[in-house]
Amino acid sequence: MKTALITGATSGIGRSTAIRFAKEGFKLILCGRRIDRLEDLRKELSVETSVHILSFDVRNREEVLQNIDSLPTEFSQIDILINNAGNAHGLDPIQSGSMDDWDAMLDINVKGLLYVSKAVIPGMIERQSGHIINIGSTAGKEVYPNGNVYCASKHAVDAINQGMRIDLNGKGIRVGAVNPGLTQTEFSDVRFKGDSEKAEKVYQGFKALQPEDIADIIHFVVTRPYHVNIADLTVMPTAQASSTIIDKN
Ligand code: NDP
Ligand code: 8X3
Repeated sequence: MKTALITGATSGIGRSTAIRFAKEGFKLILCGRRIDRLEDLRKELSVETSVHILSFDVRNREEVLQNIDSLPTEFSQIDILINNAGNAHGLDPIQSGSMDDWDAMLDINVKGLLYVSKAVIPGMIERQSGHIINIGSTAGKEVYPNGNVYCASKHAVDAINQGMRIDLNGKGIRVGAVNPGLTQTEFSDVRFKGDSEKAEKVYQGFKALQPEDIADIIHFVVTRPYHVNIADLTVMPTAQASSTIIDKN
């Protein structure tokens, strides 16, 4: 039975992936800051599989390393790492963007992903076995108005994904990115700081991707035979042609 560590499992894509993986019989290490949500999810999924929860902020490198280094033996061999935790904070022109928002996006989406990877990769190298899925975005492929720093953070994920694949080549570890377009989660609530009216508008007038759609793709990626590595996969709602071209009715 393979063990998967999923960051950002308390909501959206990470939560749906946890639910899907539990159904498919993966052992799970579920991470996030909101411990109440992690506990509820553990309760819900424990009927299907073994679940261990870790509550830490990916920005805190000591917490990240300490939590992952002290996993109980039955969870200590991580076969699959899903680097999913992340969000956009704000949607403002560069000249009026908030520096706190910039720090949050770069610290969480880029540095957090690096810290978690740093904690997990040595075990994978030792075992010459592992699979890392980095959740990028269409925002990592193109820049859209007012997306500036969020897009920069996801372009960084794209570069890190490529860099990891190069550096881990020959070590038995597969590395690939899944880059979703507009997906209906709590993402826009976070981006607009709880302004739910603004957040809902993002997904109005077309059928957005659902987090279960991405979970399905992640499951497909991790269940290919070992010689098949899906290196970079972009998925958009059918109504979306690019970050700014969306067929809304
Ligand atoms: P959600 O807001 O629903 O989920 C974000 C998850 O990230 C939560 O579980 C949250 O957990 C976790 N997280 C955020 N900050 C931190 C932190 N500092 N430390 C630890 N965990 C953190 O959004 P999505 O599910 O949509 O986002 C998941 C990933 O998908 C992100 O990387 C996002 O950039 C990417 N993505 C999303 C798209 C979309 O349209 N929704 C499209 C393309 C990519 P908690 O708050 O409990 O810590
Ligand atoms: C999330 C998709 O278009 O809001 O990464 O940047 S978008």
